Amino acid sequence: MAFSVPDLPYDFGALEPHIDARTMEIHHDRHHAAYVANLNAAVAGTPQAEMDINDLVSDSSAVSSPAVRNNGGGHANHSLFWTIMSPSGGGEPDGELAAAIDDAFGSFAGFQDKFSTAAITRFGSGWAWLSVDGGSLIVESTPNQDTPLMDGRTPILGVDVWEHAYYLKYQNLRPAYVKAFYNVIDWGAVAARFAAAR
Ligand code: MN3
Repeated sequence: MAFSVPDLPYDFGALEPHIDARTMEIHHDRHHAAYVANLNAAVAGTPQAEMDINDLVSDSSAVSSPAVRNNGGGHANHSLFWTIMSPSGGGEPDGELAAAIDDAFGSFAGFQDKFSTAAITRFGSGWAWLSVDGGSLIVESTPNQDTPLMDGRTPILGVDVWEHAYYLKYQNLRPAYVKAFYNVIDWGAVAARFAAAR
């Protein structure tokens, strides 16, 4: 079974005006598809081709291969990214996730400050994450297509800060893209990942 690109759970234009349709189409149909094609080429005919993508990128031996690290990470990261956004997103989390965010960062605003800073200050291409680390929450960032799974942590929210994620609409204004991203976060989906990760 080769890896495959999951369908977007909404239309390309569903996240307008925060993320534009053309960016979503190119990002999903070309960038994510390329990671999957290159990953499949890298693992063809090996037992790795049968693995769950999150198990594969959590395997330190597997990701010692740059092709598996970069393209497997790209597949895992984008597969998460599409599902933690929604046209009915935005607002703030509630319940246990809200309590855990308050515990870790003092408040939702404290979380936003750390997460935005991580996203804006990641030099070059990469991601900022809200991750579960041994039962509590941390904000971190990774370069390229690295994922917190490579270091034993579980990402539950991530923002792609590669230029391909925002340049058509925001050009060099990464902070404006990060600010807009909060309007599309599906906190229900993030809470479900949090519950599963604990
Ligand atoms: Mn991307």
